[in-house]
Amino acid sequence: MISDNISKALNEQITNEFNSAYRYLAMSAHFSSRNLNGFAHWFRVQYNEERNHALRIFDHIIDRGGEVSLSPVSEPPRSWESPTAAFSAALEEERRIAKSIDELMELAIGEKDHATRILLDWFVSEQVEEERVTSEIVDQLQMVGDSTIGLFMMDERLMNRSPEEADAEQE
Ligand code: OFO
Repeated sequence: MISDNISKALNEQITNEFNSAYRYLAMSAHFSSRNLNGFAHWFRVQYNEERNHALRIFDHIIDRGGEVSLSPVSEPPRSWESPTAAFSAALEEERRIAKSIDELMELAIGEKDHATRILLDWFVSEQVEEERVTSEIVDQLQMVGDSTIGLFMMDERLMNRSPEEADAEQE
């Protein structure tokens, strides 16, 4: 059985994950409307990942006999002034989520909730990976600067992100 404290914190994390998902979906729409389809695709896959993160926590609460209580998500921005600005915002988002996962982990350790701690182990590693990948793209976009050719090359590269990545993580 899950404690009320942990259940409340996990429910908040579900909202955080859906907020990230919604933000990335907005970024996908933004890039689609500018025909930067590789960028749009990358954020669509990222949207799916975040949705799956939320569902992973959702399932954990249910499996432990807790109560899922969904909150509203916030309205995301509709546009970003450049690809670098969008990816920098994504990096900021990932750092914020990493911090909330760390806080959750401290709570689970404090309450000796080992099942939640094991669930969160996965999220801690996932955040390391997400921050690494996002920060790498920010750096590359900064190197590309105002080069249109560089931007199209990035767009092509981001199109290669596998849509299956997110699904595989749910297994
Ligand atoms: Fe859910 O990992 Fe990104 O935010």
